[in-house]
Amino acid sequence: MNTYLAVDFGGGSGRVMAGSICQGTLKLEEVYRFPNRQVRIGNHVYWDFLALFDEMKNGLRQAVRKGYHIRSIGIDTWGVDFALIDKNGNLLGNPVCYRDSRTDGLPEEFFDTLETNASCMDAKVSNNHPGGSLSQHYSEAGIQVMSINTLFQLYSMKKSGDVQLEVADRLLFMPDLFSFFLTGVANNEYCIASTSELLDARSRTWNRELICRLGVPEHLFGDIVMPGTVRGRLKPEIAEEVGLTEEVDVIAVGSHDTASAVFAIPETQVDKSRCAFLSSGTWSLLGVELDEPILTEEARICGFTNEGGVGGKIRFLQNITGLWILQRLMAQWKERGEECGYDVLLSAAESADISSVIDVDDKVFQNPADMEAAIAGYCREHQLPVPATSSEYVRCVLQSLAQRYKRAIEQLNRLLPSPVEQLNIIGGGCRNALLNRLTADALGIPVIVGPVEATAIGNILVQAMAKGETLYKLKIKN
Ligand code: LRH
Repeated sequence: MNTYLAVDFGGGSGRVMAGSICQGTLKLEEVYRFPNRQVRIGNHVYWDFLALFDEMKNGLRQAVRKGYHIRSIGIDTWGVDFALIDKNGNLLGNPVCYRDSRTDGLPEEFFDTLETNASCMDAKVSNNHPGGSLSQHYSEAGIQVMSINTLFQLYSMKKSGDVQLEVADRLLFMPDLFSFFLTGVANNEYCIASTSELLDARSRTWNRELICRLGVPEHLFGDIVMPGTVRGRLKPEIAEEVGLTEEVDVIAVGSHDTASAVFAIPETQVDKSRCAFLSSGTWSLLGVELDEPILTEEARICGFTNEGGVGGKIRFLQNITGLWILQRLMAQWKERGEECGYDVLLSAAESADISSVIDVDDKVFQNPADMEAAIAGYCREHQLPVPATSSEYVRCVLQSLAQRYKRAIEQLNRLLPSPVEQLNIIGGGCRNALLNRLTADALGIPVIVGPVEATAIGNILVQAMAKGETLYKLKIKN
């Protein structure tokens, strides 16, 4: 039986999933799971890339031990983060986590300098863009300006005179980085590259003028490969380490986790153009899939982003702070020894009586030392009742998310030719039945749920397609 391995890295954990296709059915198994944490050392918060790479190999080893006949491997991760390598292929530093404060306030500063310093784009900064360089920029990049984006991480490195930039040969986003150390081939996959804010959304290639303006070397940005392309072959020494005897390709999948997840959405009765998705996890990514980006001022002001998808599609969506706030609250309660299980908390939150709705995207919730205090402080500042119990905190967060989704759908409806008629919630967060119900109540349209394992399924489907499998009417079993 042909097996495809999806290595899916999330902010809190990574896992290796095996997908085997047999008689028109895709069977999924979680082979190995490992933790992923942010490590604070010195002035920054990093990902522990070395440990993650090692854990990935443990997962591969485990898959071999289980006797799977592995045809290929595909890697997906969260967006925007990267590392630099030198011309000998050496890692120059651990990737800094997007929640690090090094980019605080930098978007504003970056666009101010764009207004005043026109050396690279002078011909293009025109009066046709009443919003100035910000709207000009959006009309090219089509990405919601967020301080976490690669553009501003690089700007911060440039500003602080980070020596890595002087010796770096290539910039590799997280999935590119894992694939590079598996194969020795350095390239940039399109979907993950689109989260950087450094691509031109229409041409789907690097925005060279923007890179020039940023003042980082152009050679950092390599060949863009599309999902479904073979990145390279697993290095013999790694194959040997994990016990693989057959030759295995590493395939570029929709290597941004959201890209893989959205690719796994099954067709329904409702026309795709009227069916929105909500990829629910640490982040909530809510939007629709389009053939071409929407780059208008209204889309920019509403905070929509045009991310690259599998098959050259565009995910027109909003990046909403998702279950992160709840995850942090639960971690905090656990540290204090007050943990009660997720299900117990959710059922207590069903009947909790609190009306407060917070703005989940407010900066104060991005990475506070104390999430409970951040919510209480927000409520006090906005004259809202402060939650008094853990179930009230949970209820407050979930109803705030539902209200935020409602706003996103209303904004989508203003920008799309026809209104959204159905919402499909996918990913781990769709297990949260209370949130699904609050969302359905707030939206007033049918909400369908699943697949939970959308990211791994999308990852595996792209590998299977690249290997020539027929996926027509494929059934999914997990
Ligand atoms: C979700 C996600 C999201 C954001 C963030 C950094 O995993 O990819 O799209 O960009 O991580």
